[in-house]
Amino acid sequence: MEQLINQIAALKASIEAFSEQDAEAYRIKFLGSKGLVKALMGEMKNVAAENKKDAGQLLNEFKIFAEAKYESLKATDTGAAGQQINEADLSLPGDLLPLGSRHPISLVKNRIVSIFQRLGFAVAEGPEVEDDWHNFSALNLPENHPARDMQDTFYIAQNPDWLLRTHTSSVQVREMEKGKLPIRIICPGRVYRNETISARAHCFFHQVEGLYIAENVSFADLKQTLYFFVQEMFGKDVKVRFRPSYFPFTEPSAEMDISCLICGGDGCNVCKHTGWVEILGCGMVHPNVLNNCGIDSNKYTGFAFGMGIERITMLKYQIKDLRLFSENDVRFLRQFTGTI
Ligand code: 2NL
Repeated sequence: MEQLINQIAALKASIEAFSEQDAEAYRIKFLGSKGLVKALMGEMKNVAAENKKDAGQLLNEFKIFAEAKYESLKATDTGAAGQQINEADLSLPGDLLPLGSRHPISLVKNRIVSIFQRLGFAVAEGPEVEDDWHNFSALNLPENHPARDMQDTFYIAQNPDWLLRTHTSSVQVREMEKGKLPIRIICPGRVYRNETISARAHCFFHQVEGLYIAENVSFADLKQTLYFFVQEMFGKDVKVRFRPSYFPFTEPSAEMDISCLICGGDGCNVCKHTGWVEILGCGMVHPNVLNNCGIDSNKYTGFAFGMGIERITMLKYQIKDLRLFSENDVRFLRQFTGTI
């Protein structure tokens, strides 16, 4: 113990005598893994058992003393490590990072969703890998319908009953099967079709479908809902028109056009000189679809609609090539910085 006290005193004197202003040299000599303070700590093992507690306390206090000298050297050191700390101007602002931006598909999807939420629609989501029932059969798509063809649909190799959903109607089927009425939902999501990629087609794209089922839902409700949507999305001056159409899952069915945003109806390339552009398909839910999903078609009626988000986005931002949406070229994406 006495020997240890002498060693501490000697080292303390040597620390006090250290007169260089080099904090790093001090650290290496005294505090480093091969330093003198560390070596002194190793002396603990030579101390008799009854003195270990006192020796430990002495060594600890000494270590704090040795480290305090290092801190004060760092603060006044004019070389190497010390210099960086002293000369950094801590009042300077940080470097600005460039702002990212949301993808235009997300921006438009969020706008569509929020417009329908204000009308009381809730968002529903479901799996992208579906079975034949939820994607086709429940929706009144006959066994021999061309949409079921391998040419148009991606089937999962391991199981011919599984496929990548071709529309988000499959999510609506799942909601109807839950049996909780009324239903008022929109289903945004990615869908897949076996298409050759070009400026106008892609093997995946994004959809928002809507479904409202209750007692006494009419075609007038459908028209008013979609008219509200168009006015909120494209502005109050935009006109709409409905054309009769055909879908296996709705009867009657219609397609909705809006007056061309580019030429205001005068005729241009975008509207192919008709003054109108198609933006969605819709109709009254076919009674077979309601019955397939366990809903009494004598008691309930409903409307449904579906639109492609890419199409709406291309119209809104005058984008001419679908491939831009999936190439992630920053020169394209940066144009949406600051857009909400
Ligand atoms: C289009 C047309 C449409 C629907 C989707 C639907 C869903 C259920 C029942 C009945 Cl669960 N219909 N969806 C109805 C009409 C048209 O989409 O051109 N989409 C891009």
